[in-house]
Amino acid sequence: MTYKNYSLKQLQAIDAAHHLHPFTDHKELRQAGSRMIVRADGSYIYDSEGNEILDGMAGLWCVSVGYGRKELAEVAYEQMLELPYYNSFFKCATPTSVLLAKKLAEIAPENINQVFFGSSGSESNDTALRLVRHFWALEGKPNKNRIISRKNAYHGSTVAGVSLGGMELMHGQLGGAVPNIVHVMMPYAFEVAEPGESEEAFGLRAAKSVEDAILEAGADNVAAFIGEPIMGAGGVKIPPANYWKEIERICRKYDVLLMLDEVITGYGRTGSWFAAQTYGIKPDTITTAKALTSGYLPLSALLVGDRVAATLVEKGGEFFHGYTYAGHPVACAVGLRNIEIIEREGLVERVRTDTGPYFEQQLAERISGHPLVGETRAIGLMGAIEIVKDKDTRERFLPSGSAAVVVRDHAIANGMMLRATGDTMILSPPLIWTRETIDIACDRILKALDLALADLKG
Ligand code: PXG
Repeated sequence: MTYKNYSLKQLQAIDAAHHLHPFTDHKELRQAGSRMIVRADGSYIYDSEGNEILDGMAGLWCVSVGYGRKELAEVAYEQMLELPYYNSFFKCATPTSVLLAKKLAEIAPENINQVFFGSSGSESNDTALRLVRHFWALEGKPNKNRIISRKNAYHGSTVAGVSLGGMELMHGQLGGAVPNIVHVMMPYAFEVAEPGESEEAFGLRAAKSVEDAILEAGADNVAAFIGEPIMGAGGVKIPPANYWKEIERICRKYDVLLMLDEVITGYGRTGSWFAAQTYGIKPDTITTAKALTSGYLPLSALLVGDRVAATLVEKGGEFFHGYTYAGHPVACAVGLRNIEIIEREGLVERVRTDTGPYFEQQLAERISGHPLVGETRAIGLMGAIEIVKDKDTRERFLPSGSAAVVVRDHAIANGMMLRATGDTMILSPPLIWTRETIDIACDRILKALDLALADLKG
């Protein structure tokens, strides 16, 4: 590879001169210099200085089958030679996109049988937003177009993604959101539950905020509710067990569509193909991306339920929406093979019955007792560690978010990649992790917590 002719310092200088990074304070980055990740294998990434780092984030919630899968490179290579690109417009299709759509219909909840492809989670959320509003217009209810979302939700970085999302800092830079989207409370018991409030009572209260928003607007004006089954970028916020069933009940009662954003939870992360199945609900749309190809190529898929699809097909005429790369044949070939690998290796089952429960148990037994930790929680291979100054009162370190960054930096320096979001450390490892990998991760996280404790309390 040609980059090998460059030193780290040279690459950092070029990066600083020409490269604008996502979600980055550029002045700060340019002073520090980027870490160059140069290769990866299995569950480990390697930087240009030869440091080996256990990847607790699967890249960015996506590399589910791990790094270095030769067969994914081979199917991409073969597909590129045969047909590197063709579009799905103008009555055309490519075989890999057709076959992937069929496969997704097979593994999705049974009321879902249609797929609209894109290249990113943000794009597919744009599609979802447009589709549900178009659906109600076709049903003769053009005013039924309000979308209810949640505070601190992450639905992507395009204008529609930010508008659907509930991140205040992102809204602050938007200069005008897509109209008629409102945000209700998040089901985050650690911070939002009242003292003494049971998990069940809190779950019902959080769901009721959706019902209140529907009643406030009038059900005839509400198109849909959208939510991540488990809020990911917002801090792996696992809702109470009764929350999603109650949300589904409320949506059905008022004939409001239920949209799930499973960009993070899709393709096995919670121990089912989709978190909709983990929670036993039947959404009208499911946004997916990331682990669909394990991040080897950009690809997203909006899974569309039968009710919405029937109206679109029967009453719709032309839907004026679509992307150049929708159903990209190479990305779809990789997606197909990626799902085949997940099936062949039984990864969804393994997360559900073995590694998922072990992960939750190890976080609880080994990490939650640490003086800096207010709570650990996990579902499948998705976990969170709350950093607090005082375990009993849950008081945080100030300024907000500063302590988690100290833990994260020690973790990375000690060979453990994980993310800090606010005061929460988050983990979303490749689904190939074994019990042994979980043990190594806990060792390294504990070491980072001890070093951070010395810094923060010293
Ligand atoms: N929905 C959800 C639930 C996501 O997590 C998107 C949509 C957007 O996907 P694209 O492919 O457009 O990025 C995401 C993406 C983080 C982080 O800091 C998370 C995401 C993206 C970037 C950073 O955890 N999730």
